[in-house]
Amino acid sequence: MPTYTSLQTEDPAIYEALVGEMKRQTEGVEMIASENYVSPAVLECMGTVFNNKYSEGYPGKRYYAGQEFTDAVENLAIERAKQLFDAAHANVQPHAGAPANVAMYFALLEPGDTVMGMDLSHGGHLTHGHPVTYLTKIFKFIRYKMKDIETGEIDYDEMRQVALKEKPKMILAGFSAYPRELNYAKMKAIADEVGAVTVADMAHIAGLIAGKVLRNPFHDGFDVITTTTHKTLRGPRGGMILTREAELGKKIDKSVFPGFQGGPIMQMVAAKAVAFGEALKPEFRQYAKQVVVNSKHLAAYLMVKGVKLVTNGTDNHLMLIDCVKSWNLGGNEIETLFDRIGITLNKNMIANDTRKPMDPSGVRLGTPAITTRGMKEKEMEKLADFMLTAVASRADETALLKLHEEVKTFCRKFPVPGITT
Ligand code: DSN
Repeated sequence: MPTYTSLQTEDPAIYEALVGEMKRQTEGVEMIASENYVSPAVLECMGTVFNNKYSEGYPGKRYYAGQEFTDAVENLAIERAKQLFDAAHANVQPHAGAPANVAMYFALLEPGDTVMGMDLSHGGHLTHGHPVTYLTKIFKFIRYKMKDIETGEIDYDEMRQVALKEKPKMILAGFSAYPRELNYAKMKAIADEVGAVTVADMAHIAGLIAGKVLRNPFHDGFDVITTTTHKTLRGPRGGMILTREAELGKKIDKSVFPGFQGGPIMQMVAAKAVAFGEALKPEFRQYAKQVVVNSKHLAAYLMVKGVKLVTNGTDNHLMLIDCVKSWNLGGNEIETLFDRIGITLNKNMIANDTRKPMDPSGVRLGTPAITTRGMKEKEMEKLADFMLTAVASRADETALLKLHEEVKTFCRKFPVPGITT
């Protein structure tokens, strides 16, 4: 466990901010669906002297000397990733999820090619073709949506019709705010009809796939998976690209380096190896299962209490509350209100939202981090009660202060890995 004594002496300002952040994480409830707590071993690995090494290239084929130990850790990360996801090839160097997606696009497409991805407001991600990204200057993005927002079912018939007309070169599955399981087999069948490559960006659900709780897109014939490593997978911040067949992996490698990135961040590659080793253990499978059990339980409990969830439930680790329909309040107001009592989640657009991104109709919340802390079904009900009490008492400052103290007391029973204060 790091002691931070050198940091305390050398840079008290940063040390103080770190202490504040450790306190915030310990005393608060982390319900941002994309966040998690890494193990002490992963945390230690991120602060090692692997930081000091330049390692452009790949194991056995580097541009600089002195790679015997960096090669060892990168090879371990690659082999463990392949085993976790039934992949033929793994590139563990992407610095994060967005760079992984950029490298993936350039590996598989030519400028001007068409990509079919999920609409952002229906759960997709910025890097799947939102107009604010530079990607839209290079590729053409077309969208698919839910057919029925009450169930969350994707409109696969419309997707097929549009694909037949527009002939996308890539069909992209994946999301950052969609609570349902996707039908990869249907998407693959459409892609095969139009000759498109299939890519799943499973950043949000990688840990649930590794833990065998959700379906692995490779098992339905998808060609490529991109992901972050720090969400449900519970590793260091970073990205990764996997391919089902080895041949495609060569294109991916060239695209990541030298195509797009420079030297890998080797302490993060080492920490990825540690996290993947943890994810291969039976305890991780149990963790992934509990993430979804907790999520479904929380969703069901909230709905019984009259809260309106987008798609009326969840199959994965996250859910979206329609705050306007539930309480006649905006997502921003709810985010701020819950933050005041120590529950952190994020405002989020919901399907067909008429409000703006900075003040949308919904909030997104999830169970990966609280499950890592050991919370189970009983605690999901407690957390829902805290949230509902906050809404009911929102005009009563004294009640909110009292509630915040109750949340802190509740949190102290569930230690955060890697924090000893
Ligand atoms: N920021 C991540 C999320 O919260 O889903 C995605 O990039």
